[in-house]
Amino acid sequence: MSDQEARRFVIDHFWVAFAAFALACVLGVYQVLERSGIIPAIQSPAVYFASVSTHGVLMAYVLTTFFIMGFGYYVATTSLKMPIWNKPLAKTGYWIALGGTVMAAIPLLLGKASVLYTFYPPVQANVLFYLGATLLVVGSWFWAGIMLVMLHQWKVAHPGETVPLPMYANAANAILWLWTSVGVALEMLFQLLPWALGLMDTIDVGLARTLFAWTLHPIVYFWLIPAYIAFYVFVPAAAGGKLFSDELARVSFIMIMVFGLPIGFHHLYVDPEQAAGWKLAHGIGTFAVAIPTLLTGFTVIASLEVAGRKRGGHGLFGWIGALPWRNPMVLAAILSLLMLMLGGFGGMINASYAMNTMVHNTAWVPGHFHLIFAGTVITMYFAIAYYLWPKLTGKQLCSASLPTLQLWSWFIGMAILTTPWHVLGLLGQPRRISDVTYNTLLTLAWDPYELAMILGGCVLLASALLFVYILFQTQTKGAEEPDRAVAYAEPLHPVVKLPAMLNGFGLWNRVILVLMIVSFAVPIGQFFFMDSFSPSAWGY
Ligand code: HAS
Ligand code: CU
Repeated sequence: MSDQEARRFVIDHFWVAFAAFALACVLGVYQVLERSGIIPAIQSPAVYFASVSTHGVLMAYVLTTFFIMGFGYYVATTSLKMPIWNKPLAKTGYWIALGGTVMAAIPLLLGKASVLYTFYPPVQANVLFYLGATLLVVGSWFWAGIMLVMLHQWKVAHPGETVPLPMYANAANAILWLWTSVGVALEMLFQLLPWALGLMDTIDVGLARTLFAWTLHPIVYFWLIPAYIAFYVFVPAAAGGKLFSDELARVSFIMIMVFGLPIGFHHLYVDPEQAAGWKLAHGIGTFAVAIPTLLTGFTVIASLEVAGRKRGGHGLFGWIGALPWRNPMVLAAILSLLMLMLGGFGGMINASYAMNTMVHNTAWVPGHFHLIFAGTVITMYFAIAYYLWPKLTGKQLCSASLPTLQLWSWFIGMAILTTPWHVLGLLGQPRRISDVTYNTLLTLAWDPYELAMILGGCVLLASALLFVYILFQTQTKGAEEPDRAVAYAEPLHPVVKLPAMLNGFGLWNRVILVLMIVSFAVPIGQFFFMDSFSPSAWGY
C-alpha cells in the first residue's frame, strides 16, 4: 500500500463513520419530536424503538469503531513512520466490519431488532442483528492485532528507544479493546446467538447482563481515547505551545486501561443478580478511574496555559483570552473540556452507589452520556477530522470560519439538548419511553423541557450536516494543500529515559488479568454453581 493508498484507506474508514453519524442525527430529531407528542401523526412506539435502536448502534458502535480504526492506522503509520503491516489483513478487517454493519442495519431498519444498543435479553432481535454486531467486533480485532504487531516490529527495530506517545496511547486503546470486547463476545457466542438461532429455549438474563457490564464500562474509554490522544498530541501544538508532560500522559492512558476494565457493575447497582459487596467493590474502582481524567484535564489545561502565556497572555486568566480560539482544534478542546467537566460530574453522581438509585433508568442517564460522549468525544472527533482532512485529501479546508461555527453550534445544541434531559431525570422521567403524554400533573411538568429538546435536536442536526458538508466540499473542491506532514506536540521537557513500564504493556496486561479475575471470577462463576433458579430445581 503506497502512502496515497494508506491515506485513502483512512478516509474510507472516516466516511463510513461519518455517514453513520449523519443518519443517526436525522433519527435523533425524529425521536425528540415523536417523544414530545406534539405531532400525533408520527406517534408510534414500534417506529420509535426501531429508530432509537438504529441511532444507538450507529453512534455507539459504527461511528466509533470505524473512526477509531481509521485514526489508529493514521497514528501508527505517521508516528512510527512505517507502512501498515499486512494490508490484505487490514482490508479484510475493514470489509468484515462493514459487512457486519450492513447485516445488522437490515433488521434494525425493518424493526426486527428493536432491542436498543445494549440488546439486553429477554428482548430478542433477529439473528442477523447479532451476527452483524459480532462481525463488526471481529473486524475491529484485525485492526487491534495489526496495531500491536506494528508496535512490536517498531520496538524490535528500535531497541531501547521511547515509543512515540501517540502510538503508545493508540496501542493502549487496542489492548483495552481486546480485553473489553471479551465480555460481549462471550455473551454473543454462548447466549444470544444460540438463543436467537433456536438452539436454546431460555437465556440467563442475569449472566447476560453481567457479561455485558464487563464490556459496557471500558467501551466508553475505547471511544474516549482518540479524544485524549488529540488533547495530548494535537492541542498543545495547535495552541502554539508544548505538551506539559509526556510521562503524565502515559500514566493516564495506563490508568484508564487498568482501572477502566474491572468496574462495570456500576451499571448493575439495582440489578438483583449480583451481591451488594461486588457492586461496592466495582463502585470504588469507578472512583479510581476518574483520576486519569483529572490528570488529563490538568495536563491539557497546563499545556494550554503554557501556550497562552507564550502568546503574551498575562495574569491569572489572561492566557485564556490569548489562546487561538479560532483554531478548530483549540476551540474544540476548550468546549470539550467544559462538557467533560459537567458530564464527568454527572458520572460521579451515577457512580455513587446510593445516589445512583435517584437517577438510574431515568432521563438523567441519556443526559449524562450525550453530554460526555456526543459532547466531549464527538467534538474532538470533529477537530481531528478538520485537522487531518487536508493531510489526507491534499486539499485545504474549504473555509476557515465554517468549522468554528460548526463546533460552536454543536456545543450550543448539546447544551440545549442535555440540560433538560438531566432535569427531566430528576423530575422522574424514565429513560427509554416512546411517549411522554400521559397528561398527568407529573408529565405536564415535563412538557417545556421536551420542547427545548426538539430545538436542541434541530441545532445538532444542522451542525452535523454542516460538518459533513465541510468535509465533502474540502475533498471535492478544496485548493491544493502543500503541507501534508502531521505535527505531534513536543513535550515541554524532552523524554530522556523511560522505565520499561511506561514504554510497554507486559506488566499492565498481567495486572489487568489479576484484577479481572478478582472482580469477575466469582460474580460470573456463581451462575454455574448455583442451580436455585433453574426450574427443575424447583420441581417445575
Ligand atoms: Fe458514564 C452510564 C459513570 C464517563 C458513557 N456512561 C453511562 C452510559 C454511557 C456512558 C453510554 O457509575 C449509559 C449506559 C447505558 O445505556 O446503560 N461515566 C461514569 C463515570 C465516568 C463516566 C464515573 N461515561 C463516561 C464517558 C462516557 C460515558 C467518558 C462516554 C464516552 N456512567 C457512569 C455510571 C453509569 C454511566 C455509574 C450508570 C448509570 C445508570 O444508573 O445507568 C468518569 O470517567 C468521568 C470522569 C470525569 C471527571 C471530570 C473531570 C473534569 C475535567 C474537566 C476540567 C475542565 C475544566 C474547564 C476545569 C471526574 C477533566 C476548563 C476550561 C477551559 C476554558 C480551559
Ligand atoms: Cu460505566
